[in-house]
Amino acid sequence: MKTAFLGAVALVALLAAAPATPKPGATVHIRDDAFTPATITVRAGDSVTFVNDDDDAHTVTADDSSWDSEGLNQGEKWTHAFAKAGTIKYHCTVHPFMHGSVIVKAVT
Ligand SMILES: [Cu+2]
Repeated sequence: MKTAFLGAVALVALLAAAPATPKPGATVHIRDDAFTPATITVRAGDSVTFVNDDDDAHTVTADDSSWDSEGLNQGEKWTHAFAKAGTIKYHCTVHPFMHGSVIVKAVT
């Protein structure tokens, strides 16, 4: 009985603590010549890690050229922090038909 009560207390404490756990950051996978998900929403200051799961080299390049991962081979990752709110569009310079967006929400 006492053990069950302590278990319930621990569960409540765990649930209460959950929202305060820092976010590990968002991840976008690159596979089959596409960014997945193509649109991702993060908070200002968050980082997004792009992982190349494809058997082809790709880049993650801002449409306004303000940042560029340069070539990512199979299995390589690249992380970028998005400081300012807004919608940032990017593409792959190797495959110009590959597009993605990061929607950065202001932290209120
Ligand atoms: Cu590509």
